[in-house]
Amino acid sequence: MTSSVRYELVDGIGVITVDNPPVNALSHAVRQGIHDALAAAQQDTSIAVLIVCEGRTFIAGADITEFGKPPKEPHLPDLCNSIEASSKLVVAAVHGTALGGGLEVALACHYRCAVQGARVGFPEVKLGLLPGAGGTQRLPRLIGAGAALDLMTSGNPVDAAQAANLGLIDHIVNGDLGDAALAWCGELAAKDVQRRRTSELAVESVPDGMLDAYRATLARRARGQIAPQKIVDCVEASLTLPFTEGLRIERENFIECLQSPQSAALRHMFFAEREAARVQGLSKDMPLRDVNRVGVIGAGTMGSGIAMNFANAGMQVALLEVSDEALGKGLGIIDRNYQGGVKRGKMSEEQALEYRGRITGTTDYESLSDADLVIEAVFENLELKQEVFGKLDAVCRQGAILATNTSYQNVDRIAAATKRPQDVIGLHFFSPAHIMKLLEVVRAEKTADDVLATCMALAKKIRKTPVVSGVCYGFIGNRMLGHYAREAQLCVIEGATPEQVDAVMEEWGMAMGPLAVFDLAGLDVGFKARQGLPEAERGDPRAFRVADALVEMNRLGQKTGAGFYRYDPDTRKRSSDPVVLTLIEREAAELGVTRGDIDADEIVDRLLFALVNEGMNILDEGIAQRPGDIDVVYVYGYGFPAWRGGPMHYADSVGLAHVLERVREFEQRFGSENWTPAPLLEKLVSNGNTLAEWANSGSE
Ligand code: 3H9
Repeated sequence: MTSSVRYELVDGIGVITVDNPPVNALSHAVRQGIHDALAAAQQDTSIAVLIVCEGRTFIAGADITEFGKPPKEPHLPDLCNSIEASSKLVVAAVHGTALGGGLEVALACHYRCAVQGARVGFPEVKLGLLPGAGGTQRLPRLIGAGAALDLMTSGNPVDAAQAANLGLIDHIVNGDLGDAALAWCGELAAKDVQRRRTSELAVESVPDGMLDAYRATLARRARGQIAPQKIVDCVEASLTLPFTEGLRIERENFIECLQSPQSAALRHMFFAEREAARVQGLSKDMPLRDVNRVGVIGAGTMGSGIAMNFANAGMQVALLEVSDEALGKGLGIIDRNYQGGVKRGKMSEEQALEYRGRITGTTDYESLSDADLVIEAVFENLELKQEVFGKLDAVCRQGAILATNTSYQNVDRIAAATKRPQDVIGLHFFSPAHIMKLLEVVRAEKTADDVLATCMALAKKIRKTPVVSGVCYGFIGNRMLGHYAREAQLCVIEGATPEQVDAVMEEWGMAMGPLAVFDLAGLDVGFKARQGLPEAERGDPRAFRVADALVEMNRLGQKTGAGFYRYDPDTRKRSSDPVVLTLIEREAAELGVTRGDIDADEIVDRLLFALVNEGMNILDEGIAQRPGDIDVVYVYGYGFPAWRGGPMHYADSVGLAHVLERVREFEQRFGSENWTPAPLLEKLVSNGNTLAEWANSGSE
């Protein structure tokens, strides 16, 4: 039919096989191939039609790379309608993942079977889209409006068993899908079952007010996002309008979403995440080191969380502490985390026991002698870390990977404490380490290529999203954060309140405002980090006046019940504290600052363009491989809204010339110490390039 679709008669059944690696996306050739095969099946002697896929999965959706290009016929909605209208029985046989447009194809078939373990879902919302080939109209007809809304607005897939319970899948197959599906299709055809057309089903009505309540929940849960609300509009249409009218509403909404900046940002993130896993200059076939046994040094919150990642992925973990008491505390944290996971339904009791069983405690470095990877997660102090690496050098087997989880320290200097700097790397986890997806993989000057490649592959195994960073103070994320944090605190000194700064940034889309984040992380953390730096490197001293004063008052943030805010001991709910405002006014007066109003636009621009400007320097210095890597760091590690596409994509979307204009304005107003335009920003603006163009052209 086409290079991506075969059609053949097998035992009287017309089998349409999609073969478009890696995920059988519905490219033009696939749509054309299915269209042609279906037309052929209407004319030949086949008694029914079966749609199956080669390779690791059923159709995983529309081809995302085609979005934004001129659309080519046959369009997917029309193809789905023709499948449904087929005079011959059409059956879908699902394995792997039937996602988005792939599930829409399956829903247009008259019957669906799936192999045990297959998963189906509508992830469009994660791309700022909605199912646009009849999914929003067929799904409520099949499983009811409520369940359809849950599936489409969460974007999360369900497994075959759940899908069968919902009524999405008619038959579950054990063993080989091809043969079993063919046999089942033959049985259905022999019984001459009805051509069950989903579009002809009625949607069960929903209680009054249900849709409005759903919209209100989404307004909180998916704050600022368009697509989830539009999904509700489409489901409403399925309840109130004939099928074809519903399809028209769906089409209009789909196009609007497709053309929205939110979808552009989310699609950028989809590819940026996958691109970030690739290391420039490393061959794909690089032999990797085996990692089965892992050592973790330091059983604090970080070390304990790190240990869990590896245990959950099937590796044996030895967790080392200096004393039995400290070890007991760490293992206690781990037990509580696992119990929490069971309570939240993330894992079963048995799984938790199995994972926990892979972690053993030790106080003896000799126990790490057979480890393939050791991760140090001790206190942020260079001398201490160097001492640990010296010990590791003495006990670890040759070829073991020695990693540091430092957030700030120089990995080259840590590596220099060993006689094997080629085996040393930074693996910077984010707190809570068993939950946060980001992993900064810090490539030190002498890190061997296979050590880096092994760690990138390992990140995927432990379900993290890795981003490579070069060595600098704070790496990609924390180095940029320093600039964002400075502006947040300067805004407070100059006239804003913590509440205002946080509300503005949360309204803009950040998961949490900056001052609330400092309280969560602990104000003493930044305080100690600053004390460890020479005075000249601590940054603008005015910025940290309030935070430092709070630390002196033992208001360390959430853990002491007070910081920039006061926290309810039971609910942890934050509330304003007049003491803080008095403190801010006192500090401002001492600095000779006359406080005045700062509007929301200025707060947003100062905080975000401080991030962007430093991101440009990080790119220029080669600390980050590409702009998309920085975006991945911010979305997965710092609560940056994915629908804004990360700071660097955001800069492109508002226009680099605008960013530069604002940076220059801030330089004029606040001085060049904090606001020197990054040379790369100036260069791109003078060449009229976007960052995306610069990255695609090889960053010249
Ligand atoms: C949609 O369907 C809209 C319709 O409702 C309406 C239309 C009118 N297109 O993730 P992986 C590439 S919207 C193009 O590493 P895994 C991916 O970039 C779509 N390319 O593998 C990567 O390329 P590379 C709704 C795609 O095994 C390679 O395949 N569907 C697509 O970890 C391997 O991907 C989705 O949103 C695509 N649709 O995970 C599903 N999908 O090797 C999106 C993947 O060059 N996809 N690629 O980096 C996924 O969630 C995962 O890829 C999947 C496999 C779970 C399928």
